[in-house]
Amino acid sequence: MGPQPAAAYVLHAFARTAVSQVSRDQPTPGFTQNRGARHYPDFLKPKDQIVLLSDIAAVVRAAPSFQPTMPRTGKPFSVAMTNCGPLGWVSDTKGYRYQAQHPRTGQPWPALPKRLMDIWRAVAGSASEPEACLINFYSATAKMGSHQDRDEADFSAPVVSISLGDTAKFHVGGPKRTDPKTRYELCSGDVFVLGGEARLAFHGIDRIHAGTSALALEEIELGCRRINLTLRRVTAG
Ligand SMILES: O=C(O)CCC(=O)C(=O)O
Repeated sequence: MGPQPAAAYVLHAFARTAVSQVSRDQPTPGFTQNRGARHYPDFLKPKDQIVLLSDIAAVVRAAPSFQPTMPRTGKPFSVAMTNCGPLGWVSDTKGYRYQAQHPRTGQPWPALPKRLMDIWRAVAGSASEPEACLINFYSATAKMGSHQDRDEADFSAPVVSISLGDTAKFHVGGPKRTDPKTRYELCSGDVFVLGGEARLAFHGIDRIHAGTSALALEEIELGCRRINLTLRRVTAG
């Protein structure tokens, strides 16, 4: 999107969110229940989601989304992404890694907005501060295959995930790919924490329930139906 005053953006987005509808299933029992996987439904009220969106819009203006590719095959991910914070996660033929610069612009990533730091402090239960926020942009048909987040040097801090926009079906298993999975519906404003024994749990997005939210995400990223932000501690300590 082009430059837009934050206040105008927030007002416009608020008008559209008023008609937002989401559905929520009960999670099915599985391996990670009560083992460090914590779901906080409706953690962010609609007004707070909209204000957070204005922070994300500012991040995207400074650090435009890019299409990561699989290291071995060069196949593009179905999600586009960007980052904020001192470090950002990238993937291309050189592999998965964190780096301090945007892969296309060569510029440092924008700073972590205070509102994201506040969410981390409220739920992470970790003395360490996050160093990266990976921002994933999902279209109506995008998915994320089952994976572990293990490119960080420090697994003692959790990964804190924030969902905005359309509801997504999310699965969390255990440390082995074949472990039984628990499925959750992640709605706009939900926060999910993978910590403790669940820090290295396999997880992923099975599908997006397109049209379940009226948050104005396409003004930030063309065709975007869902934004997920994951706050991560990358270095040890
Ligand atoms: O989109 C989500 O809720 C999950 C994102 C995720 O698993 C990741 O970024 O590693």
